[in-house]
Amino acid sequence: MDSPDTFTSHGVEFSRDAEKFGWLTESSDIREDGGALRARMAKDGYLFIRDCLDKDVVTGARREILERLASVDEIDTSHPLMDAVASGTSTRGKLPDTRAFGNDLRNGPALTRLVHEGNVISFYETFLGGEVRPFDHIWLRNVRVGGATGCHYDVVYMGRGTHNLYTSWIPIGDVPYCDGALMILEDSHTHQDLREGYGAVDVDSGKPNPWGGGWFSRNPVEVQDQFGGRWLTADDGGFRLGDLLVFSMFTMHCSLDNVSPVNRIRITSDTRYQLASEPADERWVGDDPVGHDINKRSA
Ligand SMILES: O=C(O)CCC(=O)C(=O)O
Repeated sequence: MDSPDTFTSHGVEFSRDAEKFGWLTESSDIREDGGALRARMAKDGYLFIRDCLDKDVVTGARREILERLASVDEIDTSHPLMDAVASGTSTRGKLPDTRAFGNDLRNGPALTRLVHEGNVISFYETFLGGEVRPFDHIWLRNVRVGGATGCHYDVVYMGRGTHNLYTSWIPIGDVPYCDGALMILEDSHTHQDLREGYGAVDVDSGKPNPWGGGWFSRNPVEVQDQFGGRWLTADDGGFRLGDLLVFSMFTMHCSLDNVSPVNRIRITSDTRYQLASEPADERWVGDDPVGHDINKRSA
């Protein structure tokens, strides 16, 4: 897989020194052992399982998403569809209802099957030890060249229910480093001051906070200087179709810049899962989850 010379997020270069950078620990060997998975999550704040998901199902979701993006001319069809090369143009704005298009894209049957059924659910049943409830809202990222995600905890976006809640970051196709792979800050879930300060923010509370939209920082090096730990990502070229990365609400993460030399769109999902018996954040469940529009819709 392509590997850039430098790893950056929002243009800030990560140190690749051994004490600052490393690889995610794989948990593939303990994937059938719920107790071991819970112990590893408590220790590391994440679980990385290669080849966990059904590759045909992931491929089906990728095809569905790309066909839909191609229908609004966002894919360069001089390349194979599944290469996800961006056209640099779009006719989405000419649709009568662009919001409905976005909703349909996130809720297609193949993507829904990937994130709401099958291997991901059985994984969570083992990990959480009971009946699992995925959030009904499905998060889909189509990240173009130049895009990146800043450093944050997920709890600031979805902390109104149980905190025994986990994000599944799913590469819907291979995600080499240059396409904007995910990075996790080692031991970031263990910093009590960070959990109790930034981690207590609710971005929809209406109360001002120093982090505004929810990202803690766009600068991963400053975050590392403040809290220590290595920035970790998948070894051996990056994430591959079939992999599953699970992390806690208090695990600091960000993404590399998408610097794909072939202008590939990074397609991933980061949907959330919890025990069905525990309270769920009202914003993300139901037939038509209100999400961050909660204040608008209830006004
Ligand atoms: O994939 C990304 O760029 C962001 C994902 C993310 O922030 C998350 O999984 O919480």
